[in-house]
Amino acid sequence: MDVPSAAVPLAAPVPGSVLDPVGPVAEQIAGLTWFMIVIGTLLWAATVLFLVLALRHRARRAPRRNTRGAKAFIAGWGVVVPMIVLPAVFAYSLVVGVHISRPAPPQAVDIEVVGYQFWWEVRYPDSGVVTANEVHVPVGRPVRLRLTSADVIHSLWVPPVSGKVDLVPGRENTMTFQVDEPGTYLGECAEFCGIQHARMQFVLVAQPEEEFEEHLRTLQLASSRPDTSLEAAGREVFLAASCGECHRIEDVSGGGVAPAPDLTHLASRDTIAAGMLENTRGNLAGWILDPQGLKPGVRMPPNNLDGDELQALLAYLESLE
Ligand code: HEC
Ligand SMILES: [Cu+2]
Repeated sequence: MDVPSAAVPLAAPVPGSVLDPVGPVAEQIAGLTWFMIVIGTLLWAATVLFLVLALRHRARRAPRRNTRGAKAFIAGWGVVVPMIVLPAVFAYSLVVGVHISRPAPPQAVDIEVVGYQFWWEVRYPDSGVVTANEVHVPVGRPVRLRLTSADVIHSLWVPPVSGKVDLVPGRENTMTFQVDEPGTYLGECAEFCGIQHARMQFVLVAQPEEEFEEHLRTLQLASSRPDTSLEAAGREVFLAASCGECHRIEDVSGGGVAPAPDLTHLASRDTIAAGMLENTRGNLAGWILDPQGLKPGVRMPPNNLDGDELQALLAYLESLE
């Protein structure tokens, strides 16, 4: 078995760019970004040009000519140009702001996301499915994420899809967007939230409507009942090792003391530990034995299991589709 060491690269895909939008909200933001980049570059280039001209002029010790022209130039460049450029940028950003914060239309898919140190809970209220760190959305349909936090302030950002929206305890913020290109996009926590803030990734999978429905149906129908005696032994290990005090598995444990990712559909996820590790047997084993070694400061204690217990537990966890 391949147990990972501490210096593991993230398993989730690389983050996309704001300048490479895949939906209407992100297109608006990309348009504004380009506008500011172009305006800023032109102004900067012109200013540098004037500076160079001024220095050359002084180097030549050219006699001072008419200072009226110089004063008019300073007033124009220092007052009139900013008075045009700044309101233009302000107006454009207001227009974009209004555009991207419009309420979601009624046919939008509603999904709830709760931020925790250092992972995301994902709930699909219509189907009752609860999972973690991975959200599936249908392509070409508006999506509304209802965002809140269970502890500190987090912020969700999937650059090619939408701007950042904060997850604030005791408050619900919404993020509305649409993804027009199927694909897997990486999101991040964009608000420093503690020691493992940088390893709080979020995977967004945009897929055709039928595949999305199929995915949810599969999760809904999946059962946590063990099929083999090894899996049944694994379920006992899960209960004996107190995993159920934090983790919920449907029909097995309710979670409780400290909330942790719902494991009912663990095997359906591509990554574990908020995008940090690929969901493989070796990584699961390494994680369960020593989560602190992999993600120091994480809110899960290490576990002391012997080989047989670990094998049974892994067999059970891997059956949780
Ligand atoms: C004190 C609470 C607590 C206990 C007890 C606990 N865990 Fe966890 N576990 C967590 C938290 C919190 C996370 C999320 C860590 C993160 O990504 O930041 C987690 C993550 C995981 C994950 C990765 C899930 C995912 O989708 O990312 C697995 C698998 C897991 N735990 C298995 C177990 C097993 C098996 C046991 C018992 C041997 C156990 N845990 C005991 C708190 C706990
Ligand atoms: Cu965070």
